[in-house]
Formats: sequence, structure tokens, C-alpha cells
Amino acid sequence: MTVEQRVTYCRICEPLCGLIATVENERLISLRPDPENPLSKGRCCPKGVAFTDVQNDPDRVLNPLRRRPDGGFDVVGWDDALDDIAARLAAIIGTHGGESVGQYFGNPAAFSYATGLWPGLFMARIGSKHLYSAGSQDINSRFVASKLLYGAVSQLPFPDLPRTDFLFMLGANPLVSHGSAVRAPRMKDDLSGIVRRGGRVVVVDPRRTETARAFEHLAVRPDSDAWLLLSMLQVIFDQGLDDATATEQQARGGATLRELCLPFTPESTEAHTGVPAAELRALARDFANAPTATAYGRTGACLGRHGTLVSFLLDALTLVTGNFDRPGGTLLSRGVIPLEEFAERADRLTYDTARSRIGGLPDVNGTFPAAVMAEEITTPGAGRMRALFVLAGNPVLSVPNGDALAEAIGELDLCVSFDFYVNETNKHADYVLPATTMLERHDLPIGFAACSPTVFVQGTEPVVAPYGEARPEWEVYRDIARRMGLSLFATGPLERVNGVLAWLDRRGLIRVTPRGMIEMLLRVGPHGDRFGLRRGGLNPKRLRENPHGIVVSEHAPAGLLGEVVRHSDKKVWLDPPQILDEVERLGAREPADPAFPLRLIGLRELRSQNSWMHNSPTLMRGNRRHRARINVVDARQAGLYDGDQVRITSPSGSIETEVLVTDEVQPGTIAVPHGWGHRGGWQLANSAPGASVNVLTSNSPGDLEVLAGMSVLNGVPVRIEPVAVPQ
Ligand SMILES: Nc1nc2c(c(=O)[nH]1)N[C@H]1C(S)=C(S)[C@@H](COP(=O)(O)OP(=O)(O)OC[C@H]3O[C@@H](n4cnc5c(=O)[nH]c(N)nc54)[C@H](O)[C@@H]3O)O[C@H]1N2
Ligand SMILES: Nc1nc2c(c(=O)[nH]1)N[C@H]1C(S)=C(S)[C@@H](COP(=O)(O)OP(=O)(O)OC[C@H]3O[C@@H](n4cnc5c(=O)[nH]c(N)nc54)[C@H](O)[C@@H]3O)O[C@H]1N2
Ligand code: SF4
Ligand SMILES: [Mo]
Repeated sequence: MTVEQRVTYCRICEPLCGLIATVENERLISLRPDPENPLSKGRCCPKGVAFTDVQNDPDRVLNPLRRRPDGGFDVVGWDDALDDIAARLAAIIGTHGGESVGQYFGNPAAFSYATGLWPGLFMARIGSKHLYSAGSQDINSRFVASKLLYGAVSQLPFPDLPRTDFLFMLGANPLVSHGSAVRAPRMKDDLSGIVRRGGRVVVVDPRRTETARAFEHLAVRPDSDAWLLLSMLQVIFDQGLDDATATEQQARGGATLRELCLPFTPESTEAHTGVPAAELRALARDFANAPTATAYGRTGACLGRHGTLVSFLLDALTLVTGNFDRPGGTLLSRGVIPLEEFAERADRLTYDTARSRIGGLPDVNGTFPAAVMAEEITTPGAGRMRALFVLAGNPVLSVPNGDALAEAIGELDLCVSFDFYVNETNKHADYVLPATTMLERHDLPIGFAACSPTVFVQGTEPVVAPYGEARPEWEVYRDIARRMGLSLFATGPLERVNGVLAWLDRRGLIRVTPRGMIEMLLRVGPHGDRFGLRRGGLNPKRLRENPHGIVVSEHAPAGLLGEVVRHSDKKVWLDPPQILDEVERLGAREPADPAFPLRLIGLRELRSQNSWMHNSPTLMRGNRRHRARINVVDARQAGLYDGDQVRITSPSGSIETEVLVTDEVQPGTIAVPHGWGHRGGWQLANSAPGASVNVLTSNSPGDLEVLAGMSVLNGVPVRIEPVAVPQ
């Protein structure tokens, strides 16, 4: 017996906490926090440890599964599966063109560079026009705000937590979510540190969350943040608290922004936001007068009807107070591995260069709103989606009106999923292909890992060999392409020589792999060794010699504006026409429908990860189940008591679940977690009572946020009533 301790890091969520895996004969025995990881320093959360349950789950899919006509699945060999998929795909492309093939990229895929690269090449090669991702339920509004402000979709400005004196946090609950678009594995320490230094952490949230309770809470009405922020800016401009010199230096359009805010006095927005005018004035003053300050928002900022505007205003607030691109303020992100930077320079990260067939909504990074997927499948005519690849996603539970999507999948000519579970989505697919877990692949951090106040990089080798027949997604895409006689590199002018490239590839003469590509980027990146030209620079060997990770510099740099901003004048734009139009639309919002008096918001739980960790016995201990949080005033009015079954109805649908009466939410607000209501191949998850909150959210194109096509998942109007229990 050989028992080994292997150093790695967690890729379930964004802090990427250091982990130590105990492995015996290539089986994972346990996971524990890595005390030697310089960032997480022996900290990790229950999900990280419980990933052992996922890795070893008896319900895990370890062989390719092919759908039977009766709805069940047969185990098949890889060759049979891939031959059939390639043949069917070729036929679909032959008849309807590559544009009829779609792909949905789920959240976990964002944690694997290889899963981003090869499937991306494949879809580009066949000319897919149906790309979707979890981003339209998560962060695309933030990306669009960045496109408008900086000309760079991939830019994710983040708070300089270790140095700030004032963190204004809007719509985030990092003590539970562990932080998103800011990488801080010891988040609690970082936030407490601000207070210890004499600073403040103010949490703007409709719910008195775990984070709000630990710091200062400012309760707002759901989906009213745009008014709140416009008022803060109004006060700052009106009282001359803005830093005119910094604004002039860094931005254009300051005067337009000032004018835009004029009508939004705190007194005029108070009824909307529920925040007393005097309190708001004091807050705006304190933020502007703090030695350093940063405004940060996450999903609660992104998922309302004006998510792009809210994300935009958060950065604007930081900038006009002289806190942008400065230590202690908001810093600009720059990857140690410059994947996004290269894509930006190649103009590959687009916004509004194409519109969706359904709804005419703009592309963000080449992807369209996942909310329209169902209609893209069911609506006849040119450009209809005929085939769909689902990569590490469960959109039936995660996108609005998921039931419509579940039904639509049945109309596809081909649906293929890469997952390690049969989930609520791929149970309708033709094939479920067994994917490798995070512990079964090489990784280097990309994407939001760049949002790190400490510049840090860690690589990891696979901790265990793939279980069963599991394969990395990128290899499967490569093998499907080979079977179709396609070279993934024969794009653009090279398409003419596809035959030659495909021939070379089949004979193993093209040796490009995702790993080779990403390691090359590491070496040419801002801290790379430039293949020996820069002594002491990063290279794969150094990463292997330092498995716990390397602190590249204690603090992320300020002063990146000139490098990062892609507008031709190298200035931040505070006056884009899209934003001026959006502010106009604020005034044009139709009055609330009295039939739906409550506002629904989301909620994340410590021992859940979206929809996919409810099969872990460790995490499900203690009779965990789905519960809707409502205030005692609303409960009493509806005749509901703690533990009762409640029917929640929105204009889109109706669910039944259990009620938790709490003063965490104010009267008028109801908080319901997403990712429940299981009916997949995960037996423990299926047995937990609950419903999918996305039955209540709308996938109608007219109900999506206008600028980014974001699903509106917060502030949804609903009503509640008791479910009659038979006596
Ligand atoms: N109402 C409401 N809806 C929401 C949200 C909300 O706040 N409210 N939040 C939204 C957000 S922020 C997100 S990110 C989305 C998530 O939406 P999705 O990404 O569509 O769904 P997940 O629940 O994350 O499911 C991920 C799937 O990937 C599988 N998986 C896990 N790891 C891997 C891997 O390494 N490889 C492969 N191939 N598969 C893997 C899991 O088994 C699971 O089936 O949900 C969104 N939906
Ligand atoms: N334990 C756990 N951790 C996770 C996840 C998980 O499912 N479980 N999911 C991961 C993913 S995919 C993501 S994207 C991140 C998200 O990271 P966060 O955004 O930090 O996660 P949430 O806990 O959803 O925080 C959003 C907050 O916004 C509030 N909110 C809702 N509506 C409004 C509004 O209109 N205005 C304001 N101001 N606030 C509002 C909610 O009450 C909630 O507290 O978390 C990641 N981490
Ligand atoms: S917070 Fe938990 S789930 Fe997220 S990376 Fe760290 S250990 Fe993994
Ligand atoms: Mo997310």
C-alpha cells in the first residue's frame, strides 16, 4: 500500500484554496486544507473537503452513456459513442450548417483552461453561432460595464482589500460565497483587517446576510441599487466631494455623468430604495472622505433589471472619488497567465457585434443569453439550433424557465453533455460523456484568478489518474474533430489547408496541446521567464518546484490604466450612450403589479455549490433541505408559520417549498436559493425536498436586462400562499 500526500488547489469556487490530497493506490482518501499555501494558509471551506464525496461518488458517471428510446441510458464504449456523435454532427452540419450547432458552457468549466480552449476552437472551426454560458446568469453585465468603461470586456476591477480604508460592498455575501471577482481565500481576515485598521465595511443587501451581520448593514429594496448609486454620486458631485483632478486625468465624460445624476437626490430615491435620505448622504460623504475607498459588487449587483448600469456606477463611484487604479482603492486586473489579454489584443472578446436570432440581444464575448436557448431550439426557420453540447453545466436548474429548456432539448437532433453526474439537464441528452474532475487534470489559474490583491500563481498536476473511463473534455473534442476530418487549427485563411493539417494531426505531427499553449502564455506573460530572457521569471519548472504556489508580489500593481484601457484615447469613458439610455429607462419602468406584492431574491448557502453538490453526504448532513426565507409580517399576512409549505407564484410560474420565517429579510422580500428541485441521477440529491426557483424567473426575451441580455434573477415579483395540507 502506498499512501501519498499530494499538493493541489481547489477549483470549486474562486479563492482556489490550497488543498492536500491523501491518495492511496490512485484512489482519493481525503482532502484537507494546505497549511503551506501562502494565500489560504490552512483555510478551506466544507465544500473543498467534501469534494472527496464527489470524486468517489457511487452515482458518478464513469462510462459514456447513450440514451435509450425509453429514456434510460446504456453504457457504451468511447469509440462507439464518438463515431456516432461525429457522424450525426457531420450530417447536421451538412444539412443545416455549423451555425446550427450550439454549446452551453457551465460554471465549473471556467476553472479549467483546457476546457475553455479546445471546445472554443472546435466551435469556431465549425462556425457555431449558438454559444451560451452561465455568464448570462452571473457576470455578463459586469463584462459589458467594463466594455463601456474601459473598452475591454474581460477587465474585472477588484477591491484592494489589504490596503483599503472603506469597502462599500453591494450585492455580495463573501462570508458564504468566499468571494467572486476578487480572490481572497482568507476573506474573513481581510474584511476584519479593514475594521481593525480603523476602516469600515458597509454591506448593501436586502437581506441581513452573514457578511452584513459581521459588519455594517444597509438594507435596500431588491433591484433598487441603480437609484442608490445615482444618489450617492449626486451627493458627491453636489457637495464638491469628488476628486476633479483624478477624474480629469483618468476619464472623459465626467461632466456628463455629473449632469446625469442631478435629478437623483437622496430624497427623490428614498421611496424607491428604502434608504433614508440622511443615511445615504452620510454614507456618500464618508465614502468620499475616506483616505482610500473601493466600491465592489457581485451577483446582487449583476442580476437585477439594470445590472450593467449598477456595475458601471460602482466603478464610476470609485473613480470620481479618486480611488481608481490606486492602492487601497479599486485595482485593475492583469493575469499572470495573459490569456484574456491576448484575446483582447486580438479583438476576440466582442460585445454587440452580433445579435441573437431570438430577442435580438447583443453578444457578450461571442455568447448570447442562455435564457433564449429554449426558443432558439423550438423556433423554426433559418439559424435554428439543432445540436447542443453542454459542458459542465446544468442549465435546466440554472437558467430562467429551465423547464422550457428541458422540453426543448427533446427537439434537438443531438445533445451531448460532459459531466460526472446525470443531472436535470443531461438526463434529456443523447449522450452523457464522463468528464474528469478537477483532481484528475493539470491546471493553471486563468480568468478571475487575476482579481487577486496579492499576485500569486500555483499550478497543479493531476492528483489521481482519471477514474473509470473519464476523459478530459478537450481530448474528446479533438477526437470528434479528427473523426470529422477537421483540423481545429484550420481557421481563417488556414481553412483552405484543412486537409493537410488534419492529416498531420492524425499522425501526431501537430503537437499543440492546451497545456503547451497555456505554459507558453505563462512564460511570455508579465512575470514569465520569456524563455530564458528574463532571469527568475516564471516557467513550468519553477511552478513544479513550488507546488504550494508562488507569491509574485505582495500587492497587485496600481497604475495599470494606460496598459489596460483599450479606448483609443486611453481614458475611462463615463458617458457611453448605452448608459445614458439606460438611465432614461429607469424613469420608464412600469408600476408594480399589485397581484405580485413581494420581491424574490437569491441566496447562496455554505454547503451548496449551485446545483451540483447536493449528493455529498457530508454536505447534506442535518436534514438539509430547500427553504424560502420570509419576514414574519408577510408570513402572518399569508397565514404561514415556520416549516409550513408555501406556494410561490410569479408571472412565469409557481413552486412549492418550505417556509423559514426570519427577520433577516425585510417585509416585502423573499429569499430563495437556486439549484434545488433535483430529479437527476444523484440519489441523495433527489431525496432532498425542494424546488427549482428558476421556474419563477422569466426567459422571455423582453424580460431580460437590455444591455447585456442578463437573466433577471433578483427582484422578481411574486406572491405567496399556504399550500393546503390534507387533514
Ligand atoms: N435563480 C438563480 N439562478 C442562478 C443563480 C442565482 O443566483 N439565482 N446563479 C447563477 C450563477 S452565478 C451560476 S454560475 C449558474 C451555474 O449554472 P451552471 O453552470 O449551469 O450549473 P451548476 O449548478 O454549476 O452545474 C454544473 C454542472 O457541472 C458539473 N461539473 C462540476 N465540475 C465539473 C468538471 O470539472 N467538468 C465537467 N465536465 N462537469 C463538471 C456538475 O456535476 C454539474 O452538473 O447558476 C446561475 N443560476
Ligand atoms: N457556498 C457557495 N459558494 C459559492 C456558490 C454557491 O452556490 N455556494 N456559488 C459561486 C458562484 S457561481 C458565484 S457567481 C459566487 C457569487 O458570489 P456572491 O455574489 O458573493 O454570492 P451571493 O451569496 O449570491 O451574494 C449575492 C448577494 O446579493 C444580495 N442581493 C440580491 N438581490 C439584491 C439586490 O437587488 N441588491 C443588492 N444590493 N443585493 C442583492 C443577496 O441577498 C446576496 O446576499 O459565489 C460562488 N460561491
Ligand atoms: S472556498 Fe471552499 S469550495 Fe471555494 S475554493 Fe476554497 S475550499 Fe474550494
Ligand atoms: Mo456564478
